[in-house]
Amino acid sequence: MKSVVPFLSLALLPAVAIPAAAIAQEQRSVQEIIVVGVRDTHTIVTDDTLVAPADTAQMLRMMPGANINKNGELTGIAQYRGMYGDRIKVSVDGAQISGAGPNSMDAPLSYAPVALLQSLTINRGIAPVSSGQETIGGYVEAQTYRGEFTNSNDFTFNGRTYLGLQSVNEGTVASGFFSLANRDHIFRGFVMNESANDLDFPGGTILPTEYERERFDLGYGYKKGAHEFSIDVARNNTGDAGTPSLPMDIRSIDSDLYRSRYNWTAGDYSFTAEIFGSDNTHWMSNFHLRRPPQNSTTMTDDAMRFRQTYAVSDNMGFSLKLEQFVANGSWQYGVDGHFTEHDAQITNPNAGPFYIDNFNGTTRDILGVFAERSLSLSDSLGLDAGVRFNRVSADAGNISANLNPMNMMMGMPVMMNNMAAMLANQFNSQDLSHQDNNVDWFARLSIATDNDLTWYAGAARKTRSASYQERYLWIPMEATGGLADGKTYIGTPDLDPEVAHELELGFDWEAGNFNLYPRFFYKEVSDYIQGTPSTNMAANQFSLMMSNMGMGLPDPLQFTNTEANFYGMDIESDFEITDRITLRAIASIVRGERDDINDDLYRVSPDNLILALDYRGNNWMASLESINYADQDRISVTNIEQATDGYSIMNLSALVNITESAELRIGVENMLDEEYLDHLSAYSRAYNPDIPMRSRMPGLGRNFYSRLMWYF
Ligand SMILES: [Cu+2]
Repeated sequence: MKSVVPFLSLALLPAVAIPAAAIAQEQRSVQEIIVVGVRDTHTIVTDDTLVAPADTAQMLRMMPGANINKNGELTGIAQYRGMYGDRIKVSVDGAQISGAGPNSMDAPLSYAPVALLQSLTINRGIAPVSSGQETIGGYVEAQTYRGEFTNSNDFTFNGRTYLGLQSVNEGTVASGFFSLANRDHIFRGFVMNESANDLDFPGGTILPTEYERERFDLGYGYKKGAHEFSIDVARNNTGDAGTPSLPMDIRSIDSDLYRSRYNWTAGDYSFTAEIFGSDNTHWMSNFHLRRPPQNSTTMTDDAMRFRQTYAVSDNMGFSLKLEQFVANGSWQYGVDGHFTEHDAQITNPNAGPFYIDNFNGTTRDILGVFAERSLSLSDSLGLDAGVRFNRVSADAGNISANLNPMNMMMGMPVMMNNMAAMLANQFNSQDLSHQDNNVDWFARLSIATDNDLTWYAGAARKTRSASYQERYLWIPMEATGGLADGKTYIGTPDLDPEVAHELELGFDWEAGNFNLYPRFFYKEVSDYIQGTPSTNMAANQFSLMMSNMGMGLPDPLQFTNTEANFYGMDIESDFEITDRITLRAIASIVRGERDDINDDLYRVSPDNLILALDYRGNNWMASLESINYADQDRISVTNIEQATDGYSIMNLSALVNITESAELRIGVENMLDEEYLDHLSAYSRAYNPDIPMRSRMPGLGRNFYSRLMWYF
C-alpha cells in the first residue's frame, strides 16, 4: 500500500503545489457546499520535493512571496512579503512554539526538521483570522509525518526510512518513522540524527556552520465513529551548531514538546480542541565554536570578553473551534490562548561573579476569540470574512547585573557597572506590565467570471503587539529575535501594537495547459515597531564604552513605534509544454519603506524569479531550475544595511524509483559554483580568514546531494 505513495504524488505534478483547500474540502462532511474561492495556499509536499538542507525554512525560498532570513544552518526565520520573525505566524502540527533563544536560534520551523516534515504550506496573502492569533505578516503551517490508520482490525507495521547526504558540508541525516496501526488505533515513533561540518563557498569556508541535532517523537492516535483523538510528545536535542550571523553560537537546545488534539464531527457540526506546549533550554557562547575574543592589549582583557548565555522558554497554548456547515457555506467560532515565559542570563566562564540578567521572568500571554463566515453569495460569488479580538498581556520581573566581577576600585569595569546599575534602575522603576486590546478583521471576495478565470479582492486589518525583546531589552544588546544587523538595541516597555491595513487583488486563471496566479498587495502599518536611534544617554554611553572594549558597535537603536508600508506582487504559474514537460515560474517582488522618514526597511528580500523545467519519464523525473535574484539596493540606512548584487544559479535534480517501495533522488545545487552574496543571510560575525568581519555572508557553493526513501 505504502509503495504507491511516491507514484501517486508524482501524478499530481506539476502540482508541486497542491491546493490544500481542495484536499481539505474532500475530507470535510458531504453536506458542506463549496464556496467559490481562489487558490489561497501554496503547499510543498516533502515526498514530491527534493530538499538538500536540514532546515525546513529553506523551502520557503521556492514559494511565491516567501523567503528565509538565515543566521545559521538550523535557524531559518520565515519571511513573507517583506515581514519576518514574530510577524509571521508559524504553526507546527497546530502548535505554536516560542523558542528559548532571544535571537530566534530555535525559530519555530526549526522544530519541524525536513526528515520529519510531511508538508509545508504558506497562506498566500491575507490569512483568515481562524488560522492564528497574530497573522499580520502571514501564516505558515508545517505538518509532520504522522502515519495512517488502516482498513483492517489487525495491526500492521509500517514505516519509512529517510537517508540524506550533501557535499557542501558533508552533511548527513538518518531517520526512521515507524507506525503500528489498525482502523482505530495508531502508535507512531520517529528517530532522527543529523550532523554536518562547516559549509563551503567558492571563496573558502563559512565559519562556524557545523551542526548536530537529534530528534525523538512518540505518538498515539485513536479514531472511532465521530471521534478522533491524538497525543504526541517530542524531544529535540540540538548540539553544537554555528550561527555565524549572530554574536554567539549554539551549544545546546534541549526541548520537550507536546500536543494533543480531539475532534468530534457529527451532522453539520465539527468541534476541535487542541492543547500544546513546550519547554526549551538553550546554551550559547561566543567562544566554543568560533575563535574566542582576542587581540586585546592583555590576556585578561581577552578573558573578560568571553560570554555565554543560558536561556529558557516555557510555553503552552490551546484552541477550541466549532465549525457549523449551513446551506450557503459555513460558520466558524473559536477561542484560543498562548502563554509564554522567557528568561536569559549572560555570564562569563572566566569571571564567576559576572552576570547580566538579559531577560527575567518576561511573560507574554494572548487570549483570542473569533468568528468567521464562508458564504456563497451566488453560483459565481464567494465571500470569506471574519473578525477576531485578542487581549495581549505582557510583564517582566526586575533585573540586575554585575559587570565588575573583580571588585575593582576604579577603571572601566567600575564605570560600566555604574552605568548598568543606572539602566537597571531606570528599567525596574517603570511600570512594566502592559495590556493591548487588538481587533483584527478580514474579507475576501472571489468572483468566477467563467470556467477559467476567478477574480479575487481582499482587505484586512491585522495587529501585532510587541515581542518580549522589543519591550524588555533594558541594556544595549543584540538580542533582537535574530535581526542580525550588528546594531545593539534597547526596548520600550510601553510600545503600542502595530496595526496593518492591507488590500490585495489578483486572479486565478486555470486554462487547461496553463495556470496563472498573480497577486498584488499594498499594506500600510501604523505604529510599526522598528529600531530608531536611541536618545537614552545612559544606554548610549554604555554602548560607547562597550564598543571601545571591542564589543559591538556604538549608537544603539531603540525599538519605537514608527510608520511603514509594504507593497508588491507575486506570481506562481505553470505551463504544460508537452505531456512530459512542464515549465514553472514563480516571481516575488516586494518593497518595504518607512513612512515617517525617508528610509527603506531592513532585510527585505531582493526581487526574485524561479524558472523550472520538469520532465516526467516512466519511472523517473528530472527538474532543471534557474534561480535569479536581483540587486538589492533599497537598503535601510537606520540599520546600516549593505547592498548586494544580483545573481543567478542553476540547480538540477532527478528522481528514480528503484523499486516499488524505494525512491532515490539526486541533485546538484549551484551547478556552476557561482560566487555570490546572500542578502538575507546578514553579515559574518565570527572570525574567518575567508570572509572579512561584518561583511556580507556568501551563498553556498556547489552542492551534490541525495536522498533515499524506503517505505515498508
Ligand atoms: Cu541563542
